[in-house]
Amino acid sequence: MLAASLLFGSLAGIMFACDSGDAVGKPCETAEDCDQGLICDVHDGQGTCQEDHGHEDGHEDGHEEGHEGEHEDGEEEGCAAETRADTYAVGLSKSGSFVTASFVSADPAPPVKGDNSWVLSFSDADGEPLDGLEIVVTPMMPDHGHGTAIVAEVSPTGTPGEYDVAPVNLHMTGYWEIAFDVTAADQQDSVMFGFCVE
Ligand SMILES: [Cu+2]
Repeated sequence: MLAASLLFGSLAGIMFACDSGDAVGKPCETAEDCDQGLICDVHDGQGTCQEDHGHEDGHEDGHEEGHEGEHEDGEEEGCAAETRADTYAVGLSKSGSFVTASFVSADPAPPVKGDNSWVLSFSDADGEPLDGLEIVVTPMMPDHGHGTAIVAEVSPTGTPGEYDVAPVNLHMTGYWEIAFDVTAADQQDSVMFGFCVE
């Protein structure tokens, strides 16, 4: 009885969800590669399936009030009005329960839409550099509910506690949260940076 209703619930959930959510973020070249109702959103040669919510070009801002200037103004106002974002600087740092991550460099700086190459330094609560970390980087656009299909490689630079992180693929204009999930020996921690890119 219980198993049957759980099964039915799962199937019903899948049936309702399958037309959009699961396919968002899939790499694509044209909309034909995506499920129905999704567009292929291509930036810097890399396409991912996305819901056509119009955030790329400011249409939403323009159509209600008028028709002039919506393309140029929409995006700048977007980041200027973004209160969640960190302001990039060398030394910008975030601390979790035991790890502190801080920016050594970003290329380009500040971060931009597209591929970014970062160097971050990880240290413990005493400021001692942490080598041998397993670091998983996950960029997400919380407002759009998607990330990126491109995985950032993390590799030690050779300087104690420093890691190269690239490419950090922020493929859309808007606010991104980039999570660093860190595993050290038997401990886990997570820190997050937020950047609005244009
Ligand atoms: Cu988006």
